[in-house]
Amino acid sequence: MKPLIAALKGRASDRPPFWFMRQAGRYLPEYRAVREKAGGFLDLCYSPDFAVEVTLQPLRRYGMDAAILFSDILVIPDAMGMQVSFQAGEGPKLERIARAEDLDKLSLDRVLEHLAPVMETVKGVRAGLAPEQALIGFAGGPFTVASYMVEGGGSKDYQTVRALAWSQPETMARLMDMLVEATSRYLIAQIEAGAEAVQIFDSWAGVLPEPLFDPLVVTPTRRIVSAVRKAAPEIPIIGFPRGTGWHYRDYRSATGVDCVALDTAVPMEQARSIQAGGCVQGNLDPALLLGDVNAMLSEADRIRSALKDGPFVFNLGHGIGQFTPPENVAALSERLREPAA
Ligand code: 1CP
Repeated sequence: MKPLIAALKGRASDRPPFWFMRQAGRYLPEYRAVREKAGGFLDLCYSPDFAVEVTLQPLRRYGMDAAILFSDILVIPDAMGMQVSFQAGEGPKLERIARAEDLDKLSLDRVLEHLAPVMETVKGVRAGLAPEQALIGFAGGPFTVASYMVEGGGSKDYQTVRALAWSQPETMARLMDMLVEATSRYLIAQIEAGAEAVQIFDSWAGVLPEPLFDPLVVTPTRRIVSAVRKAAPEIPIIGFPRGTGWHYRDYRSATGVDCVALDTAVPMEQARSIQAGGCVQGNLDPALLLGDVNAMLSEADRIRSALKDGPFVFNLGHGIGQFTPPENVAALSERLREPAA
């Protein structure tokens, strides 16, 4: 079994597999070159040749144990018929969902047809991997994707989406239902095309107050996990409920994910207790990749040594920053290719 898959399924190793969230992207000059050729960001996501190339770029440099499909969480609203655009330097902009009638603009009918090029990317990446390397597919968590649809883009405080969830619970519930369905179909299609594990990125789950956490994070995630399991029982699922603190404790048992991805703030004591229930992934601070290499390496060693006795996938606690020097990623990868001390 490939090292990543073995770890996700619960096997400990003296050389834990590693990959980095957002390992493909703007910090790499070769990514910026392809991005320029492709035109817009979504054009890059929907051009299999370019998308395969940028997915494999970091593996060529650093030899990670896994590739993560190059796409974005916002291809789902795009495939449901919403306008989505990425303006240079400004982040994503979306048509907004503000009331029940706005949901009528969304459709599930053409989701897989629209996302067919992504499946071509999956096939192309699988063909380009070394035998021990695995391909991870992904989608956004329904709440995180909904936050972009309701806020009309990224947000600093997520007040608009929380206001909608409190004041129009039925509208929010219908939006979540549609996202659960679209996301389940999308992940199953990625697996059918060759993804060997999948990750659900719920990057903004941490902004929710207690009464909203279950309906907007736990239940929708559990429904996606059940649908994917039913179609593909052997495929491990990683959940990333970023920033959710106390809720990390029960996330695995409540949602059914195989592996829990830990954000930067999760202490090693809590990480070990979550690891008693199965694989954990994380959680080096991506800010360490911006500066002193020795500080970065000693923190990586601390995390590896704290989690060495159980199933573990080394990763960052959030995505690689745009201004990360590629040579720091090289130094970290070199350390992680050696067995833990
Ligand atoms: O101009 C560019 O080239 C766009 C930059 C970029 C890239 C490289 C965006 C726009 N998306 C991506 C790729 C991407 N996004 C990947 C695949 C690459 C890899 O991991 O190697 C993945 C897994 C994502 C996931 C994603 N997109 C998340 C979840 C992970 C996280 O970082 O929390 C989120 C929240 C997004 C939204 C998004 N996509 C892009 C931007 C600028 C944003 C907004 C982020 C924000 O609101 O702050």
